Amino acid sequence: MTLRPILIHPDPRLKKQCEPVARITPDVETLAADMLATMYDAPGIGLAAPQVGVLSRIFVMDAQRDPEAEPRPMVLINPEVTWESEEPNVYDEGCLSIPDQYAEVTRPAQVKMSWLGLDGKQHEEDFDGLWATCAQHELDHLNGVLFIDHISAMRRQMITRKMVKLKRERAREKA
Ligand code: K2U
Ligand code: ZN
Repeated sequence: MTLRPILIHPDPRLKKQCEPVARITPDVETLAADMLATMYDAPGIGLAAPQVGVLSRIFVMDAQRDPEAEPRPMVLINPEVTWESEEPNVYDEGCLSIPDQYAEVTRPAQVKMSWLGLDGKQHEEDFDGLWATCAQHELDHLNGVLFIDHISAMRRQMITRKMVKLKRERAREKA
C-alpha cells in the first residue's frame, strides 16, 4: 500500500459532497488499504477519502486506543446514520486536515450507522464514546463539513487564516 498526502484546509475538495461508491472494485480495496496506512502513519483514529483527494463516500477508523488491545481497523463505504441519541457529548476535536487546531464540538453521544463493507455485505453497528465522535466526524467529511463548521464564524476565520499561513510556509519550504 501507499501513504497518500493529506489535503490541508482550505481546499475546495474538502468542501464537496462526495459520491456514493457504486461497487467494490480492486481500486476501492487499494484506496481503503492506503487510507488505513495513511491514518495509522499520521497518526490518527479516522480518515475520510476526501482528505486524500478522493471524493467518494468511504472512511476508515480505528478508535481502539488501548495499547494492550488488538487494533480494530474499520472500512465504512456509503455510511448512513440510522439512529442517534438525544444525549449529547462534547469532545475537543482536531482534524488531520487542520493540524494543531482544536475546538469543542457537541454531537450525539451514541449513533447507529449502517454501511457497505469491503466484504460486499451491509453492516450496522452502534457506536459510543470516541468511536461515535470519530464516526460522525468522518461522515461530516463525506458531506464537505469540517469540525470548524460547528464553531463560531470568528473562530473558524482565525483557524482558516492560520492554515493559509501554514500552507504558504510549506509551499516555500518545498520551493
Ligand atoms: O478525520 C480526521 O481528520 C481524523 C480525526 C478524527 C477525529 C477527530 C476528532 C475526534 C475524533 C476523531 C483526528 O485527527 S484523528 C487524531 C485523534 C487522535 C486521538 C483522538 C482524537 C483525534
Ligand atoms: Zn477530520
